Amino acid sequence: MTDASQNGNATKKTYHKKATGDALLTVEQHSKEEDLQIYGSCFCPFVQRAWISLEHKGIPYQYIEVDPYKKPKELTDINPRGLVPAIRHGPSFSMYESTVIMEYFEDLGEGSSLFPPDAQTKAICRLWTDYINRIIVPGFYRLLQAQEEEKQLSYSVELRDAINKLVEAANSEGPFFLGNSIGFVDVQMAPWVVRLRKVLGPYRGWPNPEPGTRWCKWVEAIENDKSVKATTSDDGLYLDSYERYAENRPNTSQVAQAVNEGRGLP
Ligand SMILES: N[C@@H](CCC(=O)N[C@@H](CS)C(=O)NCC(=O)O)C(=O)O
Repeated sequence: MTDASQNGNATKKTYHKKATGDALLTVEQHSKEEDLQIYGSCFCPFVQRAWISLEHKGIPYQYIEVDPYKKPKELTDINPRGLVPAIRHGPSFSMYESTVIMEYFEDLGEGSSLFPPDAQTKAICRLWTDYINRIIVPGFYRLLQAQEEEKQLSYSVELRDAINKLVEAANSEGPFFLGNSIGFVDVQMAPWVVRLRKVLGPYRGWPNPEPGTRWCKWVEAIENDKSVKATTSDDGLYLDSYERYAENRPNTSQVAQAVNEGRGLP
């Protein structure tokens, strides 16, 4: 996708407004009206988290593509800041914030749970979820938006170290965070795992995981998970959609602005 209006330069890429590949098939399978509706954007990793949860659980839902930068009323009626994902469930309930939405899906008790049954392991999952949101996700954007080579190098080391800390906290056999099956922490992390290869690889030379490592095992398990695949578009969609971040263009998004200003993510 190109945006001819951007700086008068017709070669600039911008974000996509329609999923491609496997994600498009999933969108098409979920186009009819349902009690539960998710407002999403095909490129958005926060949306992908909630979307993976729905696919994993097999909860019936309608996927509605919206442009969060145009802020349609159907979105701002749910979240006044106009961020995706947002959901409606039934005639009177709506919610936003990807982690809160994922917890809501857990609490519905439908399909297979992403949380472990015991309170202590669940608390551990919540702790690492918080770590992903406060440390890893901002670290990803900081590196992607950095324009000077020196900063790219130091942010790359920071992100690598932050990921290593998460890997050390994971079950040593894996392949997922808690062991054999995909869980809450994996789904929280999955959209950025996908984007490490598809976005940070081409734009910042992020290396593919070293074969035989625990990290490699985890990445492969996440990338091959059925629900992750079903919500992932073709590579070109991500390359195009993230060029704005990689060039740190003005007015890219609330996330990009928060990172540039050293604030916490919106
Ligand atoms: N903390 C939010 C972040 C959601 C978010 O930033 N979504 C982006 C798309 S990836 C968005 O809606 N951006 C619109 C904007 O920047 O105005 C969550 O976890 O749901």
